[in-house]
Amino acid sequence: MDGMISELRGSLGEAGVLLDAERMEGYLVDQRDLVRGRAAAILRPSSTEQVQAIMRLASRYGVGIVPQAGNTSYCAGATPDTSGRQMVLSLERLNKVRSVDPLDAALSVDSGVILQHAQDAADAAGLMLPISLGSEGSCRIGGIIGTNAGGLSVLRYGMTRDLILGLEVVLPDGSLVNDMKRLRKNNTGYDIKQNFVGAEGTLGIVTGAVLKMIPKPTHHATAWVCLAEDVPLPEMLALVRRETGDLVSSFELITPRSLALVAPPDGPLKSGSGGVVLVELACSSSRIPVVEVMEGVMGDVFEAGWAEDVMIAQSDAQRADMWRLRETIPEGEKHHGGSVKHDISVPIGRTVEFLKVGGAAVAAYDPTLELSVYGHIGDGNLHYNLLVPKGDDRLRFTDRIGRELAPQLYDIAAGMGGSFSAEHGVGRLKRRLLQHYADPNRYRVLRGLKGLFDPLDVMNPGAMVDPATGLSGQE
Ligand code: 2HG
Ligand code: ZN
Repeated sequence: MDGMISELRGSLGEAGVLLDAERMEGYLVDQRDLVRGRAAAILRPSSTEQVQAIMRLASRYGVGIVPQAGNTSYCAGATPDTSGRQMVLSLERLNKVRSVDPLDAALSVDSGVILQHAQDAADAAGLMLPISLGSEGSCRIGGIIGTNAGGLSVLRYGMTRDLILGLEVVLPDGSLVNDMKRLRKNNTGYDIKQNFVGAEGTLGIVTGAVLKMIPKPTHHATAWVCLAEDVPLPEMLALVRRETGDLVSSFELITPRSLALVAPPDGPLKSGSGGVVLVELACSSSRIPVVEVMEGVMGDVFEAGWAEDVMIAQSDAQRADMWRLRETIPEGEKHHGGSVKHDISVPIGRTVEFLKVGGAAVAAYDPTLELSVYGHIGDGNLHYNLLVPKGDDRLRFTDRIGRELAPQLYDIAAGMGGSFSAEHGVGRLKRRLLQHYADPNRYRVLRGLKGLFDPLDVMNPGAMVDPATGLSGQE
């Protein structure tokens, strides 16, 4: 290990290799303080060539490398194990926007660029990078690609995978796959780059990406829909999409308990008996009267008996208030004392059924438990979270729910053709779940790919692939 560290110092310089405990601390724990690891060093390369040099050494010395971008994973995908033998490779110094090409609507960036900086670069060119996440001020492009992140506008623009035109990837042996093309069409055999999207750094290290942009939506209509009881939300979504000419960019559910975590009781934005749906239309043309379109379709929603009240934002400030409430729910949960998270997805048509069956399972397990349910119901993705009861120990509660209740919820989702991870990934916390729920042949191919790309198992060892030992499989 000492030999490798002195060689690394030679390649990266002093600033590129952190060894002292105080400076290493922030890289060794996941953002929710659920998992803490150790590392022999934190590596901070400032170029693709330096990443290549690191991987050549890692392969030669057999040292596991844990790529880390913004360290915002919900599943400890970027936290090293406790052996102290792995090294964290932080992408934070690979932080340049390489080019903005308006005619190709293509944005080329280093993988350590913070999402918000990439969004700003697109904005400055009159375009938009359509990835929108609560953590956009701190998460980095490499992590978004590694987890195939979703977020608030997947319904319209797709997951990260759908927005990748090109990638540059360093393989475990230090060689470089340069596929930084910005082509919309390129049918030339296997799409190798897509293997690295959602691979959580287990196959190689993404160092650069070309991302799709879209014409910047300059006109929005945002509706806060106070829901009646038992609204058939998939039908409502279908109606809103159809009647707006598919201008819907977000369709988010907020249940009353989640709203209460963040909304002041005397504030103007209230819940309906069935919670709230936040609907947004986005359009780049002033020729389409989005607010009128929204008013018309909300009339239909009222007529169907689905809304108790609807507020359409009358200003940017009102729109921001609505979004602030939605986006600060994770913080509200943290402030409450924490939550146990289930990032469930089911087919869109079965979301309401999941809410009913899941709710019954939770009530049967323990009627005093409080659910905080919200999220991207327009994508079939529910953040189905349990609030840590006052006075309970967060980690003990997380462990108990992970062992006793979460399997029931995941089974319900799986029975509906759903998934235990919609958009947060697998990481170190959900490895056993992947092995349990994946079709055996799918898992066999997944293991085969891991062996093919990373035969020495130096890429994020312990994340995603292989069963965990002693972990509850719980976010
Ligand atoms: C969101 O949609 C994030 O706000 C976080 O995916 C979800 O904290 C969560 O469960
Ligand atoms: Zn989410």
